[in-house]
Amino acid sequence: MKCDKKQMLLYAVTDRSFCKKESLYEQVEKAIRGGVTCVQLREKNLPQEDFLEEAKRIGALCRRFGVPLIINDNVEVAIRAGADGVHVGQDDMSAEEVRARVGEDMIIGVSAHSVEEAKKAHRNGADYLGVGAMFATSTKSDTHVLPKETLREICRAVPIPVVAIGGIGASNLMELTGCGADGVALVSAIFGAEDIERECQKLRKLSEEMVRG
Ligand code: 3NM
Repeated sequence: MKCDKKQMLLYAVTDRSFCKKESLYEQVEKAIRGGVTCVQLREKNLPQEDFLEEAKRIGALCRRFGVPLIINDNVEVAIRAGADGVHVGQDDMSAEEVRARVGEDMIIGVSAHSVEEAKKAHRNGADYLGVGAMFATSTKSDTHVLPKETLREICRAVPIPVVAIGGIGASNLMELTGCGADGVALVSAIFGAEDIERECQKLRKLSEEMVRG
């Protein structure tokens, strides 16, 4: 399988609004050293060429550590940067359209909020799903908290890896135990942490425990 479940265990989604003294590159390096298994570069406001440059730099960093780099919602940047994958939401291109652009080798992730969306994304060629929001979050504005039962039903309905997202941190990660998710995707719990590397070590242990059930 192109998308290994183990790579979905602790999935860091970037947000440069958490960068203070450090660059995003430095923050991502700390997250990888702490044990994240996948990095998604999520840039909602960068001009295309800057996004591409950052994708190339962070892509080289990820390759050095053997961690896949996924690009949020920008197929062109994903292709030109030689990224491992691209992630799209329900309002972006469909997995089918993305597949036609990126070819068979690239990982395609799709956000899903219901069993119908999950099945459709799988049919259209998604390699993994992001499912949320599992808890209230202020990182993304247009989210609704899903019942845990929806996560459980989605995990049962599709054979591809499922990553839970939204409001997840060390204090509530274990509440996802038993839902069948293959991992967790986090923004603020990682990039808003005082000590990113140590927090990721802690989150890595918890996500391993959660997935084991
Ligand atoms: N997608 P935090 S929630 C990028 O529900 C994103 O699909 C979501 O940030 C969804 O870990 C979200 O800081 C933001 O809550 C997650």
